[in-house]
Amino acid sequence: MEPLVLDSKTRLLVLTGAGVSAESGVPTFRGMDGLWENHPVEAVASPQGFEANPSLVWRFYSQRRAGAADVKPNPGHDALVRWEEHLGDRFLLATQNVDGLHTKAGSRRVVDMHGNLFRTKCADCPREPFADTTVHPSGTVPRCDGCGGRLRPDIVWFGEMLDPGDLARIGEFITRKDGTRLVFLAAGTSGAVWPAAGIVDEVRSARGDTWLVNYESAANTERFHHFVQGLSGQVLPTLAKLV
Ligand code: BJW
Ligand code: ZN
Repeated sequence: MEPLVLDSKTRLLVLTGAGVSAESGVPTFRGMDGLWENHPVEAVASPQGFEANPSLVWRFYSQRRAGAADVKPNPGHDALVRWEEHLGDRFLLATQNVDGLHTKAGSRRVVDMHGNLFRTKCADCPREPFADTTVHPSGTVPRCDGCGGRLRPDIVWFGEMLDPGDLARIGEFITRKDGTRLVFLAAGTSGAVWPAAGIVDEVRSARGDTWLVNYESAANTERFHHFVQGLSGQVLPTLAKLV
């Protein structure tokens, strides 16, 4: 297999999905058959779902917070930390994962595209999102100290806009004109959720080289120049040649 060469002329954008955390014991989305306790994921991960049943939504996220609290990064996360140490500002990690494991592993140049499981914001006022590890397993809906409104997890739900600043950071990295060669690697993601699934095409428009590391074929596999099938915790540690 041809290696992924990371030299002084390369800038690397990495996109990760739930598969990268799977070997740490965090369940993937499509792995749950798109269901949680028989509720479609859209019913517990959308603004409409929160309006209809905020208590159910807090039970779901309480279970997720409890499940992700003690998990540890795996060799896939660690490989990305080494690549970033080698490349510095020529590295950017865009993650769809909300579990915080990349930061726990030591990654620093991270864009949390879909938010963070351990942050909470107010559904009713513009106060800043804040760090929060509390759980509400019986479905009590916590209230905002500021306005008395309902608090909600700081997660990008279906039908919600991603942070424009986050998207701009990714876009600027893709179109950066500094004479370096753009490489994109997606790992552990089904390629089914947008706009993340379209990054490969933005990179191709900028003439970048594109790699996919995934356990199964993804919805957009054919858009990539290279597909390495396998577990990210096994493939990533040996994939790159640091020059
Ligand atoms: C391994 C492995 C191992 C396992 N090693 N691999 C264009 C077309 C169609 C629809 C849309 C569109 N643009 C927008 C939409 C609507 C929607 C969308 O994409 N829908 C699709 C389902 C069709 N997108 C949005 O709503 C986004 N907002 C937006 O675009 O706003 C503007 C707008 C709105 C409406 C219309 C048009 C424009 C927001 C998306 C936010 C997604 N949020 C979620 C839920 C968060 C809940 C939470 O975390 O609590 O984020 S969805 C869920 O999926 C979660 C994930 O981050 C995301 C991606 O999943 P991921 O990471 O790919 O995981 P899996 O489980 O799907 O796949 C794991 C893969 O790993 C598998 O392939 C395994 O094989 C593999 N694997 N073990 C390597 N060890
Ligand atoms: Zn408030």
